[in-house]
Amino acid sequence: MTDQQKVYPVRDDIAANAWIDREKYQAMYQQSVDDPEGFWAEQAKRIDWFKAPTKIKHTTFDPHNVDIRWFEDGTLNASVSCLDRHLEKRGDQTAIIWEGDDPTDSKHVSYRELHAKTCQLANALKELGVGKGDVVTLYMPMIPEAAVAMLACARIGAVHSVVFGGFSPDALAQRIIGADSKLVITADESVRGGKHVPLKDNVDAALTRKGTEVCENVLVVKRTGGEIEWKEGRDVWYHDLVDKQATDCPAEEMNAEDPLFILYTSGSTGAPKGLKHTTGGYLVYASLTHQYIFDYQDGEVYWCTADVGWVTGHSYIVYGPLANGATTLMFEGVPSYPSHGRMGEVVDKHNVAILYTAPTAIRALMAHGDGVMDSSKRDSLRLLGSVGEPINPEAWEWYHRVIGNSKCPIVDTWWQTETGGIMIAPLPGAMDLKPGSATLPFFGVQPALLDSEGNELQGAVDGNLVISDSWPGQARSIWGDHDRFIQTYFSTYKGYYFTGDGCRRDEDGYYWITGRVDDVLNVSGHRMGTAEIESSLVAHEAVAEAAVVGFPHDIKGQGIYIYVTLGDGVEPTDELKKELTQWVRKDIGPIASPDVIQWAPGLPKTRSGKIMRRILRKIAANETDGLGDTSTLADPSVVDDLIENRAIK
Ligand code: 6R9
Repeated sequence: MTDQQKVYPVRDDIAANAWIDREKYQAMYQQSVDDPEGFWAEQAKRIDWFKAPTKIKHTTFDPHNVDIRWFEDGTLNASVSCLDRHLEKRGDQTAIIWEGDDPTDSKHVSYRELHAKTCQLANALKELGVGKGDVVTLYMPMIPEAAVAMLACARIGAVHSVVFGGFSPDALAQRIIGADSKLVITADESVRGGKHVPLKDNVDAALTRKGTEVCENVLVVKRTGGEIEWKEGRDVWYHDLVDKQATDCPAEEMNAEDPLFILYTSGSTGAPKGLKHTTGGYLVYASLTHQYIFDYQDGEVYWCTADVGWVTGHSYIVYGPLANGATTLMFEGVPSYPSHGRMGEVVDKHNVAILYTAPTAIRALMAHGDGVMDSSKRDSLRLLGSVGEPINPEAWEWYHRVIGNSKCPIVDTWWQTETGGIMIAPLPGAMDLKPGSATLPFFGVQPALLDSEGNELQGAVDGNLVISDSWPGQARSIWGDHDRFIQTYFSTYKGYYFTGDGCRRDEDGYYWITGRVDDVLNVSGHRMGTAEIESSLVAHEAVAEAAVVGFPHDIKGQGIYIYVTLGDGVEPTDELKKELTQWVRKDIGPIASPDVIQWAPGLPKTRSGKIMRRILRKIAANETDGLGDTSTLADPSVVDDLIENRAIK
């Protein structure tokens, strides 16, 4: 409790220059909730429109009829706001600094070059028959072409669906099929930590799966020149097709509510959901939050270490920064290569002012001691950011003291794939910081805490975090399944958007996210549905039943703990544990790698057959003294066996 009460007041040097100070925050926040129409009409002017919107907000969370529209009569093209409009003033300014996996490899791409490359790819996409409304899947390394591909899709009105390069061929196939995607853009290989990952091979494997026939072409960036298979008629080299195209391409006039992208994310049940984000509201929201929360000042180098495969990469490597004319750094590698000092070295090399990373990365560095940052000075840093999971106060303090040399505010930003942009976070010139708290809501965001019956709780209290009214960055639907969208987010608490997170509000009104309250794990900041891992396991012939829970992990935040009941006559061997581990890695991807597998002769179930995960979570966390009520179990003796044979002693 004591460290939670520590307060870091707004720094004078930051407040002196910040976009938003305390008074301004109060006034703007008040207006944003009292008069959302007026507030957002004004904010919409920050991006370029073909036709400016006159209808601002048309939203309802009524579960019978969830309907979310912002700026619905406006027309625009996202790539124009991110590129064309900067050409006159900052055509020669660097838009993207690319830092390769190899520390001797980097390059600068100016706004003019980025515009030209985007137009070339846009023309190439047209030549491949891709047009407005078609879905293009990107399965790419962290190279400038990934941003170019997103913007090129936007330019012609195609919808991009970025799939994280660490996902398996099956996971990729599932997403190609789900989005009915006719083109995949990939690279021969990606490079991370000195190792090559066979992206093109994975695409080849994915496209052998039934249902992927919708995909007609694969456009391949040559990143390493590594050996790959080639399918004539289907595969096209990026450089062959793109380099010869004209460097201008008219931008398609899109409605504000036309889809900009789909992004898949895990939920508590079933297959991953493809969240649908639209154009106008998303861009206004990504750009506004980027400017104010990171207090971005013209000319600064800004570095978000996320992968473009996650929403953080969409909003805060590509769309937000580029809409704001920022210089955004894109890093191909990993923080631990060639040594653990790499992050600081990249900061020094490129004069990074703002660094936005994840608690898991901070904890991994912290484990090596303060000396891990000795190879860099990091004097250029002015502001730090955190995202992906709750940051424990200890990691917050270390981030502040060691990485930030005790002089940079930390903006702990709470948000989700579904929210499109940051929802709860400090504005560095306006809010005192408390390590571990995401502090206060951004403009237009109205959080509330509910008890399990759906009553709104007041004051300092713990509850389920919901949002009471729409904001422009909100996802509009689940691709192809609006009912599931309503079911997942709007049916638990009528009239509210349910986040799936638990949260505490303190006496100052500060929000402290406590983690998921549903069956979603957060492993190193990556969302994993327990249901997805379980269904992968039960597809293995040796497995009769499986239950997956999270457990506290020093670096990952949460680790994956698996209870497996084997089929009759199957021997529980260490070999089989290895095989199941490989199975899940292959099926979903390395991020779903089990940390612990425990053989479970039986699983604790209610009499109606529901697995009691609450008990399994306690056993995994070694909190077996407080198991709570086990009287509703069909067979309480299975619990004793599980405790006795706990896999981590
Ligand atoms: C942006 C992103 C969303 C879930 C979210 C929550 C957790 C993210 C957080 C945080 C506490 C923060 N989360 N940021 N928890 N403090 N600053 O991560 O999106 O991948 O969809 O994950 O991540 O549990 O519900 P996504």
